Amino acid sequence: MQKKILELFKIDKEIRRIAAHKIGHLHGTFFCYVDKAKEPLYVLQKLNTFVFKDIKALMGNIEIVLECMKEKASNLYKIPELIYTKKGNSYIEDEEGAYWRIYKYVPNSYTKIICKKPREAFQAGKVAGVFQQFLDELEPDKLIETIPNFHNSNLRFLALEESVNRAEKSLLKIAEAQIQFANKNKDLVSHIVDLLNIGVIPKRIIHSDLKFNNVLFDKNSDLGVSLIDLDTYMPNTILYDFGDFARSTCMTQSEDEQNLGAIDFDMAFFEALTEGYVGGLKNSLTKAEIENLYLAPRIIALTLGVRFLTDFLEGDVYFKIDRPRHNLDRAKNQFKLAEKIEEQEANIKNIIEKYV
Ligand code: GN1
Ligand code: MG
Repeated sequence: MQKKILELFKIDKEIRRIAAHKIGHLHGTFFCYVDKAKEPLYVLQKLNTFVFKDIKALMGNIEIVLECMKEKASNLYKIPELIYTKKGNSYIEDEEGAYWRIYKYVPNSYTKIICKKPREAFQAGKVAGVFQQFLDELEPDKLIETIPNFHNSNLRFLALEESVNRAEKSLLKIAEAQIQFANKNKDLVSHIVDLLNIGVIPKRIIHSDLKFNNVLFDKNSDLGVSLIDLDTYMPNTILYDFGDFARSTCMTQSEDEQNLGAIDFDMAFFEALTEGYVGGLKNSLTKAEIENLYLAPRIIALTLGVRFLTDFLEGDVYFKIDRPRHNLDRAKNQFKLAEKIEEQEANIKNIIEKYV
């Protein structure tokens, strides 16, 4: 099947090997190799239409963002490149109604699942800040909100309530402690939504899935050179990007770690990330954004935990799982992280102040 799809795109080399790549919770991803090549040449993706209902809008957004990045980027950075179809489109719909697209694999690059050194956090922060600046002049309404209310924590909590109301008793019992934890923290999460609604903080075009493992590093220099996973570029507040970036970079374990005792929020990583990201962006951030940045890591960890918990109660319809209770374990993991972030709140504020 994948070979047939490849033929529809402008690809001049013969692809000898296609290997499924287990990354991300949503799309099907396949690395495409030319014979004996150590690195893949292309990344073929079958898009998740349960999550992304409007593929045309999604791909349109990506094309606008890439165009904008290409205009601004120097050759220190590697802007992802889409491969177009022979008919000149950025994606195709196959006979079964599935959607596919291809990126060129960024040569000589690598991702890391978790951050191990402050240096890596700094590099990740720096490149993400630079990429954010590439989009500084892009009007927020130029992009379509492909997943409406994506980061709206209030609605995420409401969705959890609805799932709790219709879930089977046995599931509710298993997830009792996590449901209680979510309810206990419910009031905190509306802060950012409120600031946006009353116009105190502005909307910008943000990545909306700015996780540490979406940063590309260069194999020779170990510098951060690119960002991937561009599907959720949408208008929203930059606080969410900072929050997602911090919660994913500073966690010393993966999102799948089940040993909750091992989960921590590393303040040396936080400082390095803040220096790279906030330090680079400080001149374009508003006073209100700066003052409220500290709220975001905890709110994002809580909200993501709520999303995992909801999906567990719904029968795992959104996030791919490898085992039963996987999404419940992910919720526990993020809730533990939220507690760790809360313990560090004063330090988090001090560090942000140091770099703005
Ligand atoms: C999903 O599959 P991936 O890693 O690109 C999700 C993010 C979550 C993340 C948790 C569109 O992203 O919001 O933070 O899982 N993306 C979408 O790992 O829902
Ligand atoms: Mg993603």
